[in-house]
Amino acid sequence: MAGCAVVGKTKLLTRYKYGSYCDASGMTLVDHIPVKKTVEGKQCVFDYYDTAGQEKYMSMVRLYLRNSCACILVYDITRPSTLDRLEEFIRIVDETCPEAVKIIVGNKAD
Ligand SMILES: Nc1nc2c(ncn2[C@@H]2O[C@H](COP(=O)(O)OP(=O)(O)OP(=O)(O)O)[C@@H](O)[C@H]2O)c(=O)[nH]1
Ligand SMILES: [Mg+2]
Repeated sequence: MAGCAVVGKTKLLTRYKYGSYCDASGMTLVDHIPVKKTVEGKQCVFDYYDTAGQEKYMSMVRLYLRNSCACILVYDITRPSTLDRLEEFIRIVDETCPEAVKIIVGNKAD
């Protein structure tokens, strides 16, 4: 999970995992969020990594994207610049885990 600061990465992931939303927020460094799902009758655990959006932590984002199978790239539809900046995240994914599936999500559609 990657994208600019305050686009709502943590909220998306916690809502997906817990089904709830609260407006209170704090900046993320890196959080490992395992999610259990049954796929084709088998119990699976998907390891999500919620990364920091702040530019100064980009080297850490790069580290956590390495070896990912998929990357959810989030932007805020109310701030077009956060979509422009996804180009940088896409470049990092292409460099560090070229096989990864890239999923672009526009958040804050409410
Ligand atoms: N209106 C609206 N606000 C949202 C939504 N999702 C998140 N927010 C707001 O955006 C703030 C930041 O959300 P976070 O999930 O912490 O953002 P983040 O991308 O994880 O930020 P960093 O961890 O700093 O990179 C929250 O406090 C909410 O106020 C949404 O779907 N709609
Ligand atoms: Mg966060």
